[in-house]
Amino acid sequence: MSEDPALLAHFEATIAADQRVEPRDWVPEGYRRTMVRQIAQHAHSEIIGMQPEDNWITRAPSLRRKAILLAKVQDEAGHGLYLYSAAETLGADRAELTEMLVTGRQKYSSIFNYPTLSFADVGVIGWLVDGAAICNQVPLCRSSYGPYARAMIRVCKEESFHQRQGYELLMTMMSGSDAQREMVQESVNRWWWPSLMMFGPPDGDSPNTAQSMAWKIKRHTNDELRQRFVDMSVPQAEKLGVSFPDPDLRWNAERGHYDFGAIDWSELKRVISGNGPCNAQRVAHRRKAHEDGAWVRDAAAAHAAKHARREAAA
Ligand code: BYC
Repeated sequence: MSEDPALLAHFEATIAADQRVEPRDWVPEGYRRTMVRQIAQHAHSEIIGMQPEDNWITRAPSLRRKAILLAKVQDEAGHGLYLYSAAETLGADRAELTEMLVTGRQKYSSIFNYPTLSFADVGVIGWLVDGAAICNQVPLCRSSYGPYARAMIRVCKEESFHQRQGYELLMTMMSGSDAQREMVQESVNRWWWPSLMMFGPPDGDSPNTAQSMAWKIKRHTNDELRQRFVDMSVPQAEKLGVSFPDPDLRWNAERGHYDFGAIDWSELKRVISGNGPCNAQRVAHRRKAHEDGAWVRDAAAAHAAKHARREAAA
């Protein structure tokens, strides 16, 4: 179907004036597709992202740590729900999105395909993974699509708590025994590079950035946000007393930023294409949970249908 010039002009004027596009507004098909793709991937990331930390809930070292971790993992489920709802305002069907996830046709963040091998990983995920997520998501609070931007405001507030609990856990471990300090450093060594990959491919290899920037869906490029994250993290690591596994990481006074070493982009490609350490396990787990929940969805639908019938009869 060809685009109505008046509708297109209205859409372009909304973007140019930095106003929000709302569900009632007409949008070009490319914008709708891009938004559904990004929101769905984001929602899937929140839901799959529950798994690595869930691994430690039953083995948390104290009641306090267990309560914090439970609250965090439950928050991620909530984020997934806001985001699936935002995707529905663009005409996407949540059941179809879930189907795409469990059949490997839609992506989720590469970072959740790595295993959580020690309790220090809970702290490092909070500090680095949630830290990277905040860095990426704060600008998305100004994303041009209203329901997504508004969802991001609440998500970012909750992510800040996640980041803080992670950093506080690591501070506690770093003031503990040598074995605890070693555990933290070993965990940082495993998570540093995958955290940098969360920001996506380098700008030169990012097929979607230019258009998403023009539509003000994204406000910064992948490389800009990655640099911001590195600059933020180095002083935090110094305060914590850990190092990053990068011999090329150093302050560049001329640029006013930290330089860092080359990222192994073949690893990101491998993980995104389904061949990371835990991809099969993560998707299988999600598929089983979805199948196990079928009776709940059937019961809820039957209940809603019964009420609709009663209301119609009355
Ligand atoms: N992993 O052209 P590009 C959380 C894909 S969860 C996987 O740069 P774009 C948390 C990309 O989708 C928060 N795929 O794309 C939860 C594209 O694929 P397709 C997660 C990646 O969209 C639980 C292709 O590669 N955050 O915080 O302009 C516990 C080319 O890339 C990745 C979000 O979801 C990746 N790392 O930019 C703890 C943020 N990178 O569809 C914490 C929202 C790229 O074209 N998303 N791809 O085949 C975004 O901001 C953007 O979508 C991205 C990518 C920056 C990720």
